[in-house]
Amino acid sequence: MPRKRTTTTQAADANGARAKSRLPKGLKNADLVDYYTRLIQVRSIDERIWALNRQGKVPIAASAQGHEAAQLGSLLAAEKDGDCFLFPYYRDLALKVAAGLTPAQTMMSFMGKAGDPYSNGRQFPLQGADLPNKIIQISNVVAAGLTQAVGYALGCRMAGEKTVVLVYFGDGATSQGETHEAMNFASIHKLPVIFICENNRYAISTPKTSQMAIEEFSDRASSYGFPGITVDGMDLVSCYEATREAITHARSQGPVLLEMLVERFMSHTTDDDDRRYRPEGEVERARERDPVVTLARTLIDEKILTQKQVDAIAAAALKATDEATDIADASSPPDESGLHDMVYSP
Ligand SMILES: Cc1ncc(C[n+]2csc(CCOP(=O)(O)OP(=O)(O)O)c2C)c(N)n1
Ligand SMILES: [Mg+2]
Repeated sequence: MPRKRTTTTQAADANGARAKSRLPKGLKNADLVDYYTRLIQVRSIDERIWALNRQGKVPIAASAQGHEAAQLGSLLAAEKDGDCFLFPYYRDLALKVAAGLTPAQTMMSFMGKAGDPYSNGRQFPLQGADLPNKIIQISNVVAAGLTQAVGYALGCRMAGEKTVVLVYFGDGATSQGETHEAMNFASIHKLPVIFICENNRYAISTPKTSQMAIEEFSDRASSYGFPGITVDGMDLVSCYEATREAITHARSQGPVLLEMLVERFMSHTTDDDDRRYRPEGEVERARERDPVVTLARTLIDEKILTQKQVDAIAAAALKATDEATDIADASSPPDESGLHDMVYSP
């Protein structure tokens, strides 16, 4: 693996359309259809959660809209490998749903209902481990997951396992001390960790230029002694390919930093109003590269799907989101008799 590489969409032209299909190793048309279907489901749920917040039914949410290709492309590579463990962060709604959280469970979690599989509605949405899907706790504490992921990778090695750990974080986490500690320790011990930075150029309202004095965060990897790669995070296939290569490298040689350049389509959270700090038209321009639109276009252009099939996938996703919303809406909040359940008592 080269020490440094920037792949600006080997695959996408200025309009976001991918050039003639060149499916990377291990990827089949069926994978793309499967992941497109998951992508549409995720987007439908994400949009609904935002609407439910405005109706007063979801207290707070961080949207993954614009980050989905990065999250699903890397997940696809991890699933293909079969021996990866994931440490997402609070913006990884798409990753968690695509990995197996059902629409109803997702809605229960965001609406704080007793059916929330993580904490029965006691915690912030999505916070809690999802061990069957090889996903550990997400944290709202910026950069907290990095040192935990590195520790987990060390534990796996000590147990004689071949697990590769993928840890996700935003550009805002890059200036935290823990990021340095995690990368330094992982490199010294050549631990199988892939650091995935979903770089949307904003930490709430703080722009990337106030966070790092370099153009590409992946440049930092060389100072730790491992490869750093910047990829177009709006292109699912590019993200898949880069992660697949990184998994192979991590297992045999140690850490990799993948910087995925993404766009944040929504405000930081439902509590934020990004019109106060983002230039006018920025989000509209970013939406021209929406992975939902570009992947659909590719699938149709390549005759992998027809427009009719694309429409059917969207209709099925909307139906599943409607049903999940109704189920969660009709469910009860946590009962006070269970106040002390799941609480540690020495
Ligand atoms: C240690 C810490 N400091 C500050 C915060 C407040 N905070 C929450 S999200 C956030 C921005 C993080 O931005 P980034 O890492 O780029 O992720 P993004 O939300 O853009 O995906 C901040 C500063 C926090 N949660 N934890
Ligand atoms: Mg950010």
